[in-house]
Amino acid sequence: MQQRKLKVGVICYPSLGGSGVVATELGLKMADKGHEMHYITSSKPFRFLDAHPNIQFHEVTIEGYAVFKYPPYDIALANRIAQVIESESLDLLHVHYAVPHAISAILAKDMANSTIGIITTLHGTDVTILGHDPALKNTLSYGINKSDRVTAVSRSLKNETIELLQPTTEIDTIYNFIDEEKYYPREATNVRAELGIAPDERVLIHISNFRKVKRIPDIIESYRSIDKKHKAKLLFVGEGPELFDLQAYVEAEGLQNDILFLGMRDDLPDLLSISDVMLLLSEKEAFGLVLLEGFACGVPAVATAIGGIPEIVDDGRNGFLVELGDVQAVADSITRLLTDSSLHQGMKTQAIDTVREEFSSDRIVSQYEALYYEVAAMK
Ligand code: GMT
Repeated sequence: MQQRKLKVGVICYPSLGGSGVVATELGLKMADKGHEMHYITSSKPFRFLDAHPNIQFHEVTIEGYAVFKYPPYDIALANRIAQVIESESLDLLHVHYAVPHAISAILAKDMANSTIGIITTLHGTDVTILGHDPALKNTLSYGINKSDRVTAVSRSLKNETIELLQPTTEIDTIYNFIDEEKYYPREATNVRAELGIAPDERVLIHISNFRKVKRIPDIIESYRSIDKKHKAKLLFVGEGPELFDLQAYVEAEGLQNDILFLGMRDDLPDLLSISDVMLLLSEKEAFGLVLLEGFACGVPAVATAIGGIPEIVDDGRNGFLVELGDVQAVADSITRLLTDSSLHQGMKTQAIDTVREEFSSDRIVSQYEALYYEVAAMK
């Protein structure tokens, strides 16, 4: 018997971060399956989706008011969620990020006097940083414990949440995924030319939101430690709080012709396709969505053995794992990949297979869909 289609309220940060990407891609896939997806956010998620007949956007607005030092966005969000629960007869809510989204959803449910189920997906720093903040820890626990189901994007994040908060709601691991139709290896010779990369030069790439947790200085130091006989450029893609200082440092060291800062780019699959090695040397990383993007384009990774990274990078198979801060081990791993072409080719193939076999969108979306049906049935 065919199951009925669901009406799902989605609350996420409509920004360029990985959680926004996952929330958007998941909504698109669910909409393709015939479910009605209602995004309740402050602005349209970046890869939106107006064109999809099964996706609607409900904007959250809040006026500035002299009495408020901080406009109460979380309350305005709850207000909007409560309206949409009623107006659209939603079957369930899926919130990405526990704080503040789960709290707003719980309040909305109460305001709407509804029995709607709430799924909260934990993405990373909502637990690994906010969970250590005495100003938010109890609220975070409350959000998790009042959710009907909780998912974490890696086993590592699940375990860390349990250790830190001893939640009463069980946590399932559901990994992230990417859009395979967007990320695949391609010829991108024009991008090499645009960036002034010579045919005999190799390419290292780092893509992130340039926050301290990404440990960009480690990337620069590793790059400087690679044997100079390897001609290689290092591409930095993305924007964030550390960018300005890093750029100044690179210029002060006279490295600006070798380390290129490209800012935000729409052509990530092209940039990845010209890259030989991806670097992710974070000190915290619940998952590392960018690893899947790189793998799907055939780029092996050198990455730190922290958080959820070892659940994606299998040391010696699709990349190398290194200890946090061990820049010499990073440089040695890069050198191995740049010197041994059969090792590199083997890892490229394994990287593509990893995405296909373990993180395929079909597999992950089915896990979420099964959960959606379970939670909708609780109502
Ligand atoms: O929590 C953050 O730091 C930002 C967040 C985001 O929106 O990109 O990143 C987290 O969620 C991503 C998507 O699930 C994961 O791929 C990232 O590993 C995770 N970041 C951290 O744990 C630092």
